[in-house]
Amino acid sequence: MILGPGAVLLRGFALHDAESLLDAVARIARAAPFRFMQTPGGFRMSASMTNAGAAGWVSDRRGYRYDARDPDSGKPWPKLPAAFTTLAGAAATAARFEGFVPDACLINRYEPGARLSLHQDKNERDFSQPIVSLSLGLPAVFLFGGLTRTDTPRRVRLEHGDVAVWGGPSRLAFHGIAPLKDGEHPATGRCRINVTLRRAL
Ligand code: MD6
Ligand code: FE
Repeated sequence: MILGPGAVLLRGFALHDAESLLDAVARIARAAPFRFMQTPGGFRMSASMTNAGAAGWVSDRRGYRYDARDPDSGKPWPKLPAAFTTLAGAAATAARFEGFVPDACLINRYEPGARLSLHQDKNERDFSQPIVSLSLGLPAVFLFGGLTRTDTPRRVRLEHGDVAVWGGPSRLAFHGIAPLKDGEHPATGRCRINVTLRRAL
């Protein structure tokens, strides 16, 4: 399904690997637990987050940035699992972005009511690289807008096993997640997990 120029939703692309991908998320979370980060404005984000890879996305009163270390432990983020790198490359290729090798993996955990307000992903160095985003567990409504904040976003349902690939003219499109509806998913229980793979450095 085409979301926009350079943005596609590959429905069910990761469905068969979902169990092992969730195992990899659980392993990462044991080494670097999910935590609620602070926005630069001082609010607590409603989705909790952790990272894997050479660069982890962090937010605090000083701003948004990538950091090689987990600020909670002072240790490097866990290694990017090979299963994530492989999935990211395959999904990017399916979306006609060849040779994508991520170095950053942000993992978001949404419980009922959690949301992500409209934003652009612009802390990465090279906007010619796409982003690959995997949804697991409870479904969510993805808000996909345009290049300015005031463009009315489209609403697209993201389900367990769906993979979105996002680049080219859509790389800096505004997007977000509507408040998560309550429910129970056999793979995750009462939450949604999003794994976003990027080339940050
Ligand atoms: C989420 N995703 O799906 C949040 N960003 O929970 C994102 O913010 C996102 O899905 C850039 C590209 C794809 C995404
Ligand atoms: Fe984003």
